[in-house]
Amino acid sequence: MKKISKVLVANRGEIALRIIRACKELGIKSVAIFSEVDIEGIWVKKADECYPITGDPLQAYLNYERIISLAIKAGCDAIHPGYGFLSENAEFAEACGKNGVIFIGPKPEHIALFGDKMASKVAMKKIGVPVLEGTDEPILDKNEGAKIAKEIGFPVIIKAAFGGGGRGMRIVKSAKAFDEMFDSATNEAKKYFGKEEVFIEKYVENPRHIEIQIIADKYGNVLHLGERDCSIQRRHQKVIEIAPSPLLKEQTRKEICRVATKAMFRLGYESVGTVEFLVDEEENIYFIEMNTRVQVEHPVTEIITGVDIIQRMIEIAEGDKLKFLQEEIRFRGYAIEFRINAENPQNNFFPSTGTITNYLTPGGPGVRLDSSAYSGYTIVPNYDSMVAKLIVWALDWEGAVKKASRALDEFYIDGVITNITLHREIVKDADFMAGRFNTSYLDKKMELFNLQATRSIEKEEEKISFITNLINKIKSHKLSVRH
Ligand code: MV4
Repeated sequence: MKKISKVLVANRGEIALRIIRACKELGIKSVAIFSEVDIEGIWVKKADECYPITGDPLQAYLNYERIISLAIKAGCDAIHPGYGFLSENAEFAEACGKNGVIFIGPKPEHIALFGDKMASKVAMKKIGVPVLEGTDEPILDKNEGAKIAKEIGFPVIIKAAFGGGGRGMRIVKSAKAFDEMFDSATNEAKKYFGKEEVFIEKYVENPRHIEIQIIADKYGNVLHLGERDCSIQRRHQKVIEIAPSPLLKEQTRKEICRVATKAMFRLGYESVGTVEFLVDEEENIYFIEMNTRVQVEHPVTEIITGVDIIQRMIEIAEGDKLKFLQEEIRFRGYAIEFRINAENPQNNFFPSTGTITNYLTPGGPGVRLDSSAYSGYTIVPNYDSMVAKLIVWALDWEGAVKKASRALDEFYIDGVITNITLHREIVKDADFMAGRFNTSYLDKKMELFNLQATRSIEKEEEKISFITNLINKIKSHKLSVRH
């Protein structure tokens, strides 16, 4: 296998910087690309070389012919896609190989397989992975769908076979709602993915969302790096991710890691990937989907295992064997990641853009900040709103929550509105501290937090009016005395 000496980072923001840092420590040259609105990006400044991709800012990180030809021109041996953009595009992975550029990621056939959520289930069921009762073929029409839904028993969930991020997904609680939900799911799937195929499965009420980090080399060494609890989500966007899950029973943990690792071994999986499960209230586990990319939340796993996932990914891509055995992996302490987004929780999480006028970051023992923001940076509206990931670590869960609270209280980003205030509420919440949460946690808590936020604003307003009255009294008293 060719040694990798130069990598084009086909991404932007904090993950681009993360990959550049990994390359630097491996003695590998890094090449950044940037769109017309990303010229001031910190990853552009930190890479060894940087090249503009002119034209539509959104296409800049999606136009894989341009990216591959740029990689060749710049003398890169490999391309790292990061997450999002081209990271799960099988044609891109294929095209890299055809052009003699190493794609740092899984085999194209696995990217393609797991891009189809229904075919994934069929493949995983075949190798003995527990999946939810549901359909193995796309639903042809709503009459057939309604019949199958009745056989499965409501509630069911309709899912887009080529979906993601919750789009093309509808929960159906009764037969009379089926037709309308079927139509809206297929229309949304068609609109966002160009493919309207949907499938149905039994809906699990209030599950926990548990995912297993897999790492595998090209020689059949397939290991897991433990689980992450990603239940705290809002509209299918993860908000907080935790490793390990604070409440999962040890027996369930062992089972879910064993099942995921064995399945990936049986499939001949290579590189990193994340096997996603739902865990119901009886701690039954069900495979739902597999992500064939490094994920936003990989740092919590890195911190509790000490494994640098990005560096190992690069070494795997150049044909190195993994240098550690499963039994050598140690899981120590708890890590919590807070996604810091430039958005306004008081205004339905509407994105907030603008220039950061003051960027005061937390630090100290057990605090990591993966961020592309800095004082003076202008947050652009063209991409997602995440500007930083605050990750904290402590030996025990309570310590991690306390550290999170201390770090969040130190964190100030002025000039834009962020969700730091929401995170500060969550880490003070008794249910969160007790590890009592599942995928419905945040929706349920939002009203409470909003109420508290409104109350605290009202309290502020009361204080202001009290002080104003006091000042006016003093003024009128002075006036009367003077006369
Ligand atoms: C489910 C589910 C319950 N039952 N499937 C799949 C994609 C992922 N982003 C969310 N997924 C879910 N699939 C069955 N059969 C619950 C989720 C789920 C979820 C669903 C609706 C709203 C928010 C959610 C958050 C996490 C998981």
